[in-house]
Amino acid sequence: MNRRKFLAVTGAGASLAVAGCLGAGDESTGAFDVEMTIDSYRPEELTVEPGTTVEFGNTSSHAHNVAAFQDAYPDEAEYWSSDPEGRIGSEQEAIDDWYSTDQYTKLSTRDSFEYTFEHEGRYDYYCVPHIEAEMIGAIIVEE
Ligand SMILES: [Cu+2]
Repeated sequence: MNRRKFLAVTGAGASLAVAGCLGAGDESTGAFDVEMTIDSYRPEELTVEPGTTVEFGNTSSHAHNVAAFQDAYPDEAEYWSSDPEGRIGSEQEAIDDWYSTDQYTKLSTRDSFEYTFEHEGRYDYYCVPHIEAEMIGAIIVEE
């Protein structure tokens, strides 16, 4: 993965993330594998075996999305996002999508999407409108 870029993008807002973790009403309900709270993914890191389908669900009142950091996934894997039809092919397209009228990646309250992680490695992702609040997560795929 492109570690330097990942750190550059996420370096800003670390103190905000700590505060957010302690917020009331931020508990996982267990309805999805990864839940989107008002400003975070729960759990922030999830480890699964290759071939596992992970369901992401928005249990908050805010709209979110899931966008992979560019190249922050195994070489064998492709760009992925919360567009269920896979029309988003890069991080820039995911950003452009959010600020367009399409919003293919948008997950409103109670929306969910599934993605199957086939290849071993680490997949870092974030929420385009909430990157400033450090709404980031990672799926770790290993045997
Ligand atoms: Cu968000």
